[in-house]
Amino acid sequence: MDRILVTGGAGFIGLNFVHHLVEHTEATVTVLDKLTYAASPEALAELSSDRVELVVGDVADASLVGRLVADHDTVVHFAAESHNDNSLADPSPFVHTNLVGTFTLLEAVRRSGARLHHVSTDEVYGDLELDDPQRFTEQTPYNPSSPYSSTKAGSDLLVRAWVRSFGIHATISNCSNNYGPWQHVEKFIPRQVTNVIDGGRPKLYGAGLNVRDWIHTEDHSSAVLAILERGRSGETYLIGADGERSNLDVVRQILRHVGRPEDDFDHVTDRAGHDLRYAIDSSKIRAELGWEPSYDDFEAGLAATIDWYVEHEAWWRPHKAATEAAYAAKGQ
Ligand code: NAD
Ligand code: TDX
Repeated sequence: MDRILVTGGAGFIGLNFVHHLVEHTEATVTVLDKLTYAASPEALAELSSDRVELVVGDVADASLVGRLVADHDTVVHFAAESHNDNSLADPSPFVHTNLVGTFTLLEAVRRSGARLHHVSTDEVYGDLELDDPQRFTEQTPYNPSSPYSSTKAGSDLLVRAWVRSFGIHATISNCSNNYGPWQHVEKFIPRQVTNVIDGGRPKLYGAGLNVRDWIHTEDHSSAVLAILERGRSGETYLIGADGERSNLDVVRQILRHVGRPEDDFDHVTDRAGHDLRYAIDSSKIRAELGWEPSYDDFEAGLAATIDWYVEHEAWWRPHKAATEAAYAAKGQ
């Protein structure tokens, strides 16, 4: 693991992972990123150019990807279209990046023999009832709901097929909802936090009873590194930090943190096909790889994240008005 290629390494989770690699390993890192609306290359600029290089390009560009993969021993694949609401408005880039992009990478890995880690989501498993005592495990059948989650599910299945049919050296992780610094203002927590900073009201889809299982992005990074270092080839690992909260609870906590009344939010049009609840049983990665999350207090992690958005207004401000206008046009 001397030369690592990180696709999507200028996005929220990818860039936090690149920072984690620089801090915790000796590896040199190449980021391949198309720099879509979701990218923050400025977050990589502060890292030494001796350690991190950014190549701007498409993960579905076979000749570029072939050249890059041939020059690295390890590939970590974050690049994706990641927002469910966008996938409902226009699924096309989701099929291109999540499916064709993953296929392109797999073919390059098959030729070069590099080791691949594929980053995926718990949404491939569909959703759970609020009172279901079961959580998702590595054995849960796939049942995705949205264009986003179905393209991620398809990408996972491609990886599994390339492992079995062609013997590539690959692992997969399915993680729950991430929060932390550098997440785009289209996503739930940054949207509500920046609404509140602007003196506006949080916007809850429907009744707000949907549950997400929150994990700090730093813990996602340490879990992916543990899989790279100690994971067994061909295996899938679920990553989660026992962080189940309803959207309503999260919004109330944000309002409490800034000293506003807990009912100072709006209910807006619900998401079509909105998954009710995600919940991860992460026993396998904990028992097999000895991984543990370090952010075990969601309230404290959320408070630190709110403070981060207060301090980094210059980064998110240029994206805020257009993001809100797009939501407003949909009654959200
Ligand atoms: P993001 O949208 O913030 O970043 C995605 C990055 O991929 C961006 O930098 C973008 O420019 C890049 N990209 C998009 N299309 C590309 C293409 N065709 N070629 C090259 N680069 C391209 O997403 P994120 O939230 O950081 O998610 C990263 C990965 O983690 C995704 O695979 C996602 O499915 C997965 N994941 C996300 C979460 C979450 O809570 N956000 C949870 C579990 C898994
Ligand atoms: O304004 C909002 N109001 C609201 O109530 C927004 C933007 C969202 N929501 C709800 C929808 C979800 O129940 O909040 C919850 C979280 O929404 P998102 O941030 O859009 O995340 P989600 O759809 O759960 O998907 C996220 O986690 C899994 C990531 O975007 C995916 O990339 C990841 O795979």
